[in-house]
Amino acid sequence: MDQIDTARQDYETNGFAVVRHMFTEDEVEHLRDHYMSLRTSGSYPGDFDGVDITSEDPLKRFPRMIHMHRWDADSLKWLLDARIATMLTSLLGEEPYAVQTMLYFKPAGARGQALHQDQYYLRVKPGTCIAAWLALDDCDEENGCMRVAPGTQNLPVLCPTRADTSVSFTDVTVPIPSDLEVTPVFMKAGDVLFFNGSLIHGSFPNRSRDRFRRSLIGHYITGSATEVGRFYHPALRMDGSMIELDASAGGGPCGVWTEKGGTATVEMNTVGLDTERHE
Ligand SMILES: O=C(O)CCC(=O)C(=O)O
Repeated sequence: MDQIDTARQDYETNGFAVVRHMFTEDEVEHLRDHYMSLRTSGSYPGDFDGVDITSEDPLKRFPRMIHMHRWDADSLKWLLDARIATMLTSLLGEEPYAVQTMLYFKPAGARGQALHQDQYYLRVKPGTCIAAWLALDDCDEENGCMRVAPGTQNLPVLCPTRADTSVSFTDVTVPIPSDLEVTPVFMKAGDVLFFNGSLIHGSFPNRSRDRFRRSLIGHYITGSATEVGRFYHPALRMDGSMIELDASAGGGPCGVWTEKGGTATVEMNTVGLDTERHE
């Protein structure tokens, strides 16, 4: 089986796939240098909480960047990269639209991101979203690698609860049954993790003394989608042209865990989701 077939099989079974060595060492080095130089030289649209180089909080010194592809040519080029387009088309069975870039610096001591589903934020209809998460550093448990719950890709969007903000920079999370497996994803710089928008995932803090855990993330949606949350407009075809989609409304029903015959299952709660949020 070739790399694409293996990834498709992993994605279908587990809701995620890791493609090794997708970007070369030179490419990764260029991207790392590029974003470090951007981050240390100013503020950008998407720095919602600003940058404070004197802060004790590593995430205030190195906040994540959002939607860089709207003003940075290198980010746009990466978002629309032909290797990613080919892989996404194979995983989704249709061409994707690109809607978001993010750069997480996650320096030593930085908090992680509590378990969540990206569909909670993107609200793609019909269909779902998919992430391409490129490791710019080797990632392991020490520096807060990604963690995923295999097989959760077919769950509906779950009703969120409050996250522990001493270990997560986001304030919402999804509850999980005690026996649900959440596994670390060990990656080398240049590997890409593709994951389904309903897959439960997140990360713990970076507990290392001096290692960054930088990652460049692209969010995409299925090409048959007609709606996505307003924050993600405009969507782009993989040739860079814009496509007009409707803005999906916030709110609506969400799933809650219940136990039936000793097995945890999800039932829909009509009380619904809270307000419109973005990742
Ligand atoms: O990089 C992380 O720690 C979390 C990223 C994430 O959850 C996402 O891209 O949806």
